[in-house]
Amino acid sequence: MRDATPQTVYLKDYTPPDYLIDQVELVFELDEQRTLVRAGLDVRRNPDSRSASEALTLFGEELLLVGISLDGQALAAGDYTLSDETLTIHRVPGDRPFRIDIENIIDPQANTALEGLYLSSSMLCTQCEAQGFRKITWFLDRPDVMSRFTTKLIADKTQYPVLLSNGNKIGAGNLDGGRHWVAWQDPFAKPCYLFALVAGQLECVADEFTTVSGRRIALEIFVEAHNVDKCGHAMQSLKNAMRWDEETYGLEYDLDLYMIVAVDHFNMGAMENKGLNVFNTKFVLARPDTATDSDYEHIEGVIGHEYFHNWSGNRVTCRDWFQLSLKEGFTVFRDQQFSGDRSSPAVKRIEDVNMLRTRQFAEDAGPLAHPIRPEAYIEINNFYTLTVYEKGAEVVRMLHTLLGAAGFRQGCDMYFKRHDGQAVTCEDFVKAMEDANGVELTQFRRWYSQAGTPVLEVEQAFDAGRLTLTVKQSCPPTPNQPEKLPLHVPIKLGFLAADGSPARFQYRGEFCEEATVSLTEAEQRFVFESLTEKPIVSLLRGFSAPVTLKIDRDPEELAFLLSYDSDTFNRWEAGQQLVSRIIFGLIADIQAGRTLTANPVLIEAFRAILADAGADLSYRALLLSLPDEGYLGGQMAVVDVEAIHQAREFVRLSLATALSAEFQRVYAEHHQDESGCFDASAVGRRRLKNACLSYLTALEKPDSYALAETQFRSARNMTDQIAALSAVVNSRNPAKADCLDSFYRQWQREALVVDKWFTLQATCHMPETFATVQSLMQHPAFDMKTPNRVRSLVGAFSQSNPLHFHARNGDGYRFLADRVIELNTLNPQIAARMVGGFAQWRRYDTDRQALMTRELRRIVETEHLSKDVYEIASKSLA
Ligand code: 7MF
Ligand code: ZN
Repeated sequence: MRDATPQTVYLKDYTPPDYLIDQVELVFELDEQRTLVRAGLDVRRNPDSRSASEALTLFGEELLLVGISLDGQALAAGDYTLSDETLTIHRVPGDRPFRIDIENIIDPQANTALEGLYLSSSMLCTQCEAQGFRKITWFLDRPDVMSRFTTKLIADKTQYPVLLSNGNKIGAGNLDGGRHWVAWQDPFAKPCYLFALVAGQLECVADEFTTVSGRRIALEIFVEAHNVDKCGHAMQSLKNAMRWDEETYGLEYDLDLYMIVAVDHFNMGAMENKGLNVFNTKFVLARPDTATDSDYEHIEGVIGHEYFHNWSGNRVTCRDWFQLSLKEGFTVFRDQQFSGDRSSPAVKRIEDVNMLRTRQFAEDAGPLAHPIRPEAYIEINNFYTLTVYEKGAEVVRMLHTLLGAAGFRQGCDMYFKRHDGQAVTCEDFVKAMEDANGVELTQFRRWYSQAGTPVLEVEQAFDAGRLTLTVKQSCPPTPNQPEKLPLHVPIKLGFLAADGSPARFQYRGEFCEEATVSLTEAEQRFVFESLTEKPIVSLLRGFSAPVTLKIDRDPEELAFLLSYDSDTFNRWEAGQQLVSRIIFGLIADIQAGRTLTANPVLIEAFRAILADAGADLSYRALLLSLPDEGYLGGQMAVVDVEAIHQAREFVRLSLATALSAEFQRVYAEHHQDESGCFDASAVGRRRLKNACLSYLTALEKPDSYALAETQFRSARNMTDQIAALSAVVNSRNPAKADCLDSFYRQWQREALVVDKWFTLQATCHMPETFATVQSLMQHPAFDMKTPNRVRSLVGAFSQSNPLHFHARNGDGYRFLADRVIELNTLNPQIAARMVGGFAQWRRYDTDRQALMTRELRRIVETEHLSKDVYEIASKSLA
């Protein structure tokens, strides 16, 4: 139980700040346990303030006050009031600017929440988004207060030779007692959530970039000495991102220096602090022998994401935290475009949609559903969600689809020009899109305020060359939103003739092969003319809107689309639908106690994919992938974890059995002993070959054991090594214990590889997994204070191992609740993320519901519960 029920913050209560802070001068005397902070604030009354109060209230948490003065006069105890979360000065001048000087002490070593200033290994660093700056000093910690920062860092020169902060270095020098100082100035006004400092023994990997207008920018990546040889890919990704943003959005970098620091202890992926990004090492470090191809892709995506924030987030920022999707949805859309352009747009789109549908759709259908612009929160850190990020990106993508690439670009140009240097709202973004294009997006705005995933039901009628599609849209209720209004849904579509070729048609008088129609009504008809025969429809091409599509199709039609659809997304989607239907049929057989039989339509479809030498290799690997167990569960009225697993494994085994020669042939054709260069053709080769290996593993035969073990022992790149180890571990391969041991011994000094070792075991589907997970908790390398390690074991088990996490006896649930309670005091943000494993409890059978709600109640009743955990656990139960 919490000591007091925490406050809810509402969007409708937003008011402009009463004061503004134009300039901030910070001085840090850095020390692991006793850092002294001096802050000089140039404050003035906000002309837009709506209050008459003479008091100034600053936010501050876990700070020890040393002294405070106003215009150089020390304040007496009666001049101000301190609470756990605020400092209020009772009277400040209202008619002129004034200066506040504050001195306080913080303890970075005791900060295991990793918010504010903290210690990571032997390095000091900060994380201020969303509200971490208030753990550094008292301040108007809200994004609509934008200030110019000057920062002086003082520290021991041996322990902290490198001292970094935002902007340009303006001075440095030595001090007595082996200390030194460095001063930084950021010429751009920014909200304090973009402040950063870093101090430590770091090596610098340097390069440079010349902008389109000819300015030379110094690029610096700071890492610990043993990681200097793993920065090449991150640096190349940064240069690619800088060039791409110039070419695609006409946006150029604005400082002379861009720094990235990689730290081991980080609550999330990375942070876009102005001129000084701080990254989780996971999204910087890569060498072919330590990082997989998908690690390489994620690094490029995250480097791009943080770089793109320099415009979509920093130059134009958010007015308040309810507008988070303004910067995040937009920036995720930009990083998705970038990654697609860098590799294969088709493959990237499928990966993004797959993630959205498996995870964001679940969030949207559960007790934590919220619009991309939420209306209320208890703890803002809980709203860095898949909905705000991924659905937010889909909403931006729909604008791109509706306005076209050129119209969208004009809207962006107007947005950046109009709002440069401002803190704005989602409304301002949509308005710029409207004004630049002379269109009206009134109904479209509902995507910002309405939660839940819309369902489209489509019926078709064909008569005399004319096809009529009747589309109904509806949306299930979500918490606090029982009634839903129709949304503006762009539906991209095309038709296929009987021979698989595109069928031309007339829509609204124009001849075309593909069209984007706008669904705006609850029920609407679309008529397509001049068709010579009844076509096969291909709807929602490229996944043109984040909706669930319901349309009646038989397996033959799906197999036809899987062979012929010219839209790469829908071709893949047809295969997924086909496999899903077959799996649901098998689940029904399992539940009724019938024997299972292999499906010949599927086998022939897969035979064709394996034989199709033409297609892109990564894309072929995706066509061969089976829908994830979590995604399948999301489509069942009552999730039956065992039946899903059994049915999916049956499909895998029947395909492997029927096509074992084909899988072996494709494997052999693409298997090369390679040191692992990261180029599209090598990546595709590895992807396809390892997909084949995974099927062959299902056979549980000496040949396939040998294949996996040989690949494991001879692999010279992490993609092949981990794929082989996964094959070994997820089978009864006798070499399992030995391979796991040898992998650990080989990589024990590489934290990111050890994370993979934990995850592989935590996500294993073999029966001994829960016991393994428990014993791994006692492993010397396990550490509850390192978020990456917690995610690699506790997170992976509870979020990516449905079969064992949802074990009937409730062991998995008790295990997770115990970890949440332990983490609650160490790191509330990570603890709250872990509670997410229980959010979907209503979707399971009554026994499991009882077990999960018991654990949720045990969490809610814990003493000293953080706001973070309280909000997720109590909303999950509601
Ligand atoms: C790519 O958004 C996509 C999403 C907040 C922290 C990074 O730049 C960020 C930060 C969270 C969750 C996901 C991401 C980030 C954060 C992220 C990173 C790369 N402003 Br929390
Ligand atoms: Zn972001």
